[in-house]
Amino acid sequence: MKKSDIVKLLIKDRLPGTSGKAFAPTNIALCKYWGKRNSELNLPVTSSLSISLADKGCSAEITIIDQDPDCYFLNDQAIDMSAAFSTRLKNFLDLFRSDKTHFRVDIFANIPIGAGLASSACGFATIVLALNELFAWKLSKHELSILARLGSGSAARSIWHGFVEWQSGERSDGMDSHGVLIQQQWPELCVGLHYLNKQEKKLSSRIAMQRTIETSRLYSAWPNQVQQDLLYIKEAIKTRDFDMLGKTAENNAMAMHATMASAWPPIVYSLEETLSAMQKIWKLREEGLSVYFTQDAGPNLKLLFLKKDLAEVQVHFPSLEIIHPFAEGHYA
Ligand code: 2P0
Repeated sequence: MKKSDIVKLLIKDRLPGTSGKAFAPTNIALCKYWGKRNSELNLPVTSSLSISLADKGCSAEITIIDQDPDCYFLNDQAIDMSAAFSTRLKNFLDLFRSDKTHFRVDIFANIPIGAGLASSACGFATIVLALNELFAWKLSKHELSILARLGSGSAARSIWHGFVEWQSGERSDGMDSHGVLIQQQWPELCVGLHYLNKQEKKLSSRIAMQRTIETSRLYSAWPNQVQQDLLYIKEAIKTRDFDMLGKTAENNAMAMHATMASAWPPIVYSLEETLSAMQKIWKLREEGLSVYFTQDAGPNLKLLFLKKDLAEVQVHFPSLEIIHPFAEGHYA
């Protein structure tokens, strides 16, 4: 099955306007997506669960233009149409246009691009939401999540604020593989972005996860760990057990990185500064502070802690960017 078949299944009506505008939050997985069972449709081996980062993310405005070819802008700068990102975006937009349609796409991102802050997640999610406005598809959030997934797997989760589970599904067409909002909120929960390097990573997650599946002998243990971690994290959210949430999320990230370190050639996203920051967090925990971290496909850490500990966490990490995922207006 091809991406275009899924688009035909979902989009029945289109009523082109002239432009569509949307915002999608970036999301950080507490239980990670690492590995695909179908690379064409971005169908994952396992389910995953994330927290969206409130107003951190991407907005996009898509306008139909008369000129050929498309033109794309990121934060008001024209993107070179021969850049890898332009090709990826053009191929994605091809799924939704008739031969004569061309687009101007303006993306605004308030997170670093390609540095493990899920820029492709919020990027493709906002593109799909803006197209839904432009063409008045009136699709449900689950359907929009399926379309976003076709652009980038983790984009399936960026359709919502709050906690989102991307259910792996079982079908070969992936119509049951989409995000599902977890209704519980947790206003006390804070995420701290600890930037160690904002540069674009050299090895994309897409290639890294494929190499991990193909060469890591630890990968066979990964799906079982995810299955258990998802249960613990959902239970922790339900009972507001912060230590269970933090411990499970941190261990899940460490296991993902250990699995990719055992790929060949090895994949290591951490820098020396990443390891020093981890050691600092472990020491703070020994001293009684409830702070945990997670790490994605990049060297930066995302700290997890509760509002009551914010001041103390800031003493130890003064440059931390603080996110309140459940601040007023940033859920559902
Ligand atoms: C996640 N990551 O769950 C995991 C953890 C990175 C580390 O999803 O190939 O950009 O577009 O489906 O979604 C990053 O991978 O990969 C990712 P594609 P994606 O957030």
